[in-house]
Amino acid sequence: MDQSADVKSIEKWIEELDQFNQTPGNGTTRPVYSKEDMEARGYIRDLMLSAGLTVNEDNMGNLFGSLPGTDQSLAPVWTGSHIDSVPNGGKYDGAAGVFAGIEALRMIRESGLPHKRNISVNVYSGEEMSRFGVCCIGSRALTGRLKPNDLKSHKEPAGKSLYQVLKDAGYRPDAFESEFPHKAPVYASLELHIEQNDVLEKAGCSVGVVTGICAPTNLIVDVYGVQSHAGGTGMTARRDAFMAAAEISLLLERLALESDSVYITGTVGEMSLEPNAANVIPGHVTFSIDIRSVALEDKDDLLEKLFAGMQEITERRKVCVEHTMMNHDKPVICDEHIAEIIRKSAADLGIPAMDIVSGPYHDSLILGDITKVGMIFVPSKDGLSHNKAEWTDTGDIAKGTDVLAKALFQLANEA
Ligand code: HGY
Ligand code: MN
Ligand code: MN
Repeated sequence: MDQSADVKSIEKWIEELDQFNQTPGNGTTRPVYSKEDMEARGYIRDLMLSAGLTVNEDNMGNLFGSLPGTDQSLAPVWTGSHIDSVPNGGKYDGAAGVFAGIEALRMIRESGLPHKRNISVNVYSGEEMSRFGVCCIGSRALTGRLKPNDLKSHKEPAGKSLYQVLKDAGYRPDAFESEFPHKAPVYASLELHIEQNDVLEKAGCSVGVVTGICAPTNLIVDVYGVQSHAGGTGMTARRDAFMAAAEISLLLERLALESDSVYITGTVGEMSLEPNAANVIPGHVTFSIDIRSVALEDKDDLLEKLFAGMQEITERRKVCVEHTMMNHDKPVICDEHIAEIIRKSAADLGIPAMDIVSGPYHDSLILGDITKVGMIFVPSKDGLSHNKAEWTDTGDIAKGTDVLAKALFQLANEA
């Protein structure tokens, strides 16, 4: 197959997708199932149809753009990514993998070369955790990690449940149990994504061969102290919920820094104080904890030390602490056979590539429950992502797409 990816098309699609955005001029904000997300799905659906794919959508809004193979008895090969975003994020996160998949299937179709297995480019709903506090809801539904009662227990900050949001978006959440998890076998999944770190850029590589995907552990922590007067309450008499939360946050940072894990991170990204007034000592603080590692035992070790530290801090400060574990996902090691196909495809195309671990999670982490997975990374400028300055050279996306097309074609021809 000697087609090359069309850089101009990829560039155009990324700009056009960014029109469906709640914060134009201030990064990309496209929460899952929002008006902008639903309009963006319509745009992607049309693009898939014009690329000659048959398009299906399931009851979580996962989109499947399929290129039929010659042997319908064989399990398909999947590619694709997500189009929802974090608040004020970048326009390449997720989108790069969706468009690379659409372009790779166009290249394979136009090559006229036969391939045994169907190849499907998918858009998985809700990869970001921003709206419901839990990530990858579309791929979790496909693999069975999302349970029917999660639809009503997962809620957005305003209180609306995932169930109600799905209903309002025109889906049928009552049919969830009959449709999920995905029952048909999947032969392999191969996702292209921006690196969201600066390893490839520093190494001068256009392609990363992902060998492992870190998994998130997400908690919501509530600290209860005593709301009181900022001027009248002496420093030793306070039961300050925020200062306890701050000390827990710094403990999280220290434990992640001191860990000897190959890759581990600890982040507090959300925090709300009550009553949130300058002259009132906060009586209640709610905050998020996000921990990542490529080894589950390293996360367990950090959690054990964190919970012990939380106990000591809250006793000393005479406050109470509660935590809700939202998810404690296991990392995934990518399939070595797929990784080898990616390495060889890049080498055959003369594209510099290197092995790399993914700090961020991706839908591929979850899809690892039902099939063997591989990922292809393309460089992020200055390693920036989840930031409006996120940028990836579309020339690199095109090179990654050439590697993706070659690898998908080879997988689709395996018996
Ligand atoms: O948070 C992440 O790892 C990314 O947005 N999926
Ligand atoms: Mn992201
Ligand atoms: Mn992403």
